[in-house]
Amino acid sequence: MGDMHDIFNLSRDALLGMEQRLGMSRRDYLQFCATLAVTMGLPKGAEAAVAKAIESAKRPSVIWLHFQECTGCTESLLRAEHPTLEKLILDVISLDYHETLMAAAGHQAEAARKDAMKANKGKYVLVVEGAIPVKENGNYCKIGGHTAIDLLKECAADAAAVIAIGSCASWGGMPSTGPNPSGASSVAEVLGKPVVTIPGCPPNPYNFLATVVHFLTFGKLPDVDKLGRPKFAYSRLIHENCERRAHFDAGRFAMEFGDSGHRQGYCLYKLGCKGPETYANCSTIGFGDAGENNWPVGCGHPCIGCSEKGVGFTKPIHQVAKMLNVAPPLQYARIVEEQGKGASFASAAALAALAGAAAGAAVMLTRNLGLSHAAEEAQRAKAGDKSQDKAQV
Ligand code: FSX
Ligand code: SF4
Ligand code: F3S
Repeated sequence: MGDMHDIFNLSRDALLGMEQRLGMSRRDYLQFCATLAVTMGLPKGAEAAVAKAIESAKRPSVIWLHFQECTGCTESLLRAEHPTLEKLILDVISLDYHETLMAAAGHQAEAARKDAMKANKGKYVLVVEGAIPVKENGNYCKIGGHTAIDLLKECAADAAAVIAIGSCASWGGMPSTGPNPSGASSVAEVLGKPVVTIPGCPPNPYNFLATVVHFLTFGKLPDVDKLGRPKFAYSRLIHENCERRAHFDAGRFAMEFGDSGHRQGYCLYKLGCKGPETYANCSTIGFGDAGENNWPVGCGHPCIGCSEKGVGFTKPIHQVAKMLNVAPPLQYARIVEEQGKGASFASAAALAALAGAAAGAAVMLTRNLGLSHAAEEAQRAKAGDKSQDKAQV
């Protein structure tokens, strides 16, 4: 990996070419590459490698399938602006089949898919948006006379990589909500093998773009966790980096939508925020591309855990979250994940020493939450406020 100076070694012609191709200034382009490198958790200076890959790598052919979903994943990619994310996405990949975006219809569209698969056999990236209904032999979702099950298996057979975009494709998402009448299932379940998943309803477009750019830069998909989620985006709880976290730690909660705590930006835990049990980077990179605070909690709505299986579309929105990590983290997140290294003896000893203190802190924090809730309740009763708060700690 080069250092910061590598950025100046990119040829002027190449940068000029990118300016023209993308219609964005050189400065914006390099800034954008730096944002992507940071999103991927790459070290300082990696933006040069990212910029080089985008500028020179052959655009991979992408076949994008739509099944049971709302097309919000595609919409979130297209609605991103400044710099035009959608333009960059469409520039770094060759989107050869996408039912929402292609002009062709009917037999022409079918032919486009077959042609792209044949011309790029073994090399194309298959992106799947939406769940696959498996009940009644898959008859709940058919395209061009073929079930989603058959289309997925046919297209996956010769793909170099399969990416499940959105919660529907990653784990069933909204269509799989109980009692799941159509048997909505994930891509991995239908294919019977793990795939890269980018959950979220919709997912953050940067996470998709960063995954594709990782593929271009390093010739392989990023490291993933046991659910197939890129570690750069899903290894931390939303709660760990939330802008309202100081209020949580201090026991300041919004108790009702529109109350004074809500208006002052207090923590949304008691309104059912699922940030404490949802792994995603929404709180660190924001959502879409429309500026600061542009993510659910930033806008004043509790996180519903849309990216987390067993939380989003499963738990009631007002139900308080399970605390997976009550105590503040023992150490702050590394900027770069270390590969293949276990904890050193010294760090293990330090952690062991801290563990006792942390357990005590966790108990105190849990008690404080309870106390603060009880105190607030008492205050309300005194004030004659009979409104019911369903959230319980
Ligand atoms: Fe919609 Fe995508 Fe949600 Fe699903 O996103 S935004 S229902 S995850 O597959 O279109
Ligand atoms: Fe943020 Fe929700 Fe955690 Fe409160 S509970 S700090 S709003 S993630
Ligand atoms: Fe979804 Fe929660 Fe992020 S609702 S978009 S996982 S903040």
